Amino acid sequence: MIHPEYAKRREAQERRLSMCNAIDSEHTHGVLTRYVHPVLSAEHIPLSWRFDLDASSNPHFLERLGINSVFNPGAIHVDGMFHLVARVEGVDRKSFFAIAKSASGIDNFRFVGTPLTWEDRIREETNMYDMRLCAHEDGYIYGIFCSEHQDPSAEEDDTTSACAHAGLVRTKDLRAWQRLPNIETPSPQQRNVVLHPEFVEGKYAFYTRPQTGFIAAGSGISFGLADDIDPARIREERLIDPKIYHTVSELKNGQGPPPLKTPKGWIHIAHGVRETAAGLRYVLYAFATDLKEPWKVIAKPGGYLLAPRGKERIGDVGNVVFCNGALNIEGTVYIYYASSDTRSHVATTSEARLLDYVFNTPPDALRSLECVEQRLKMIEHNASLLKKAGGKP
Ligand code: M1P
Repeated sequence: MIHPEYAKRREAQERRLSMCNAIDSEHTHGVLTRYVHPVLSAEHIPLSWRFDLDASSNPHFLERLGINSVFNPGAIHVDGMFHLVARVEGVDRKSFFAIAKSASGIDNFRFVGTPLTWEDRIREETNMYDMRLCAHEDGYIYGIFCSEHQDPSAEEDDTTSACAHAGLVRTKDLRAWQRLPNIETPSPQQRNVVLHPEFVEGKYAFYTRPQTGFIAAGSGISFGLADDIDPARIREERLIDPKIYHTVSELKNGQGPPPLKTPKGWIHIAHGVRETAAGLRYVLYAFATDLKEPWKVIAKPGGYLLAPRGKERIGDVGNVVFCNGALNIEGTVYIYYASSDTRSHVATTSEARLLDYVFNTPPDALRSLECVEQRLKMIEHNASLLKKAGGKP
């Protein structure tokens, strides 16, 4: 018999998840529209994934397999629906992937089916997270994620050293998933590996983030080609967007979702990390690369596009925003991001607005006095405009 508590809980959950997501009107920098509620959180996980509903084996209606957080979703638009493949973290700290769908892309997401699974080809893999979805021109939808295991060379009492590699799966229908070998690169470790949606020079193209160790990030976002996808072997990684002293990505950075194609170039959303006295701060920034040579950065505004604010600052890993899913649906851009490794949000804009931001925002001048020069130029121009209009500066 189904536990009588279930119906009450289900109804309450459905009421919460059916709420419309209002625009957060406090946020006014003009580039992005933010929303009041997260699009996904632990609350969205179906009760049947958490509770044994059987009154005889679970008389107290206890949560048997709890969920801690739902974050860092990959995104894809299929059959007119927005699909997020979220990183779902159980209370046991293991992450897995699950698909949530919505018609609007900004609210009413519901998890569908069951958590994703595929052939267990990589036995040493302990944890997996942060899937970037890419509808590639070869006809498959690929998912690249971080595949993590304990460092086999760690000392006996060292239970934290780990190795990160780029795991790879593919599907045609988001139901049957095929696991492919992990992507090989010249670097010992990798996180934030992303597939480019088109062939480049007839090859599969990837954005990588070489790492010398599990925590230590390499020099920045890199680009590499592979002749094949099964297996994918990247022989060379060329640095395209380095980390730079005293910028938002001084400590490390990483490509977010696959870049969005626009008439003026590929638009990349990435995360930049810097150290503060209160710990690491993760923000999102954007840049554009050449349509034919996507390893060439052609525009890069200074500073961040989106930083954690308000409640977003609080969570399991505070002061973090992270994005690995974005979509351009007929000129409306949906940027899915997670806050503080806890829940997932959306911010929207238009392609035109995003292009204006990326191509017309001044680059980081890298020194205070030169940054002031940029600002003075704008202030002086505004002053003359205001003077002409008879207003006060
Ligand atoms: O905790 C913040 C993020 O840290 C890692 O990203 P990166 O390797 O770029 O530092 C990832 O574990 C990511 O999942 C997490 O959100």
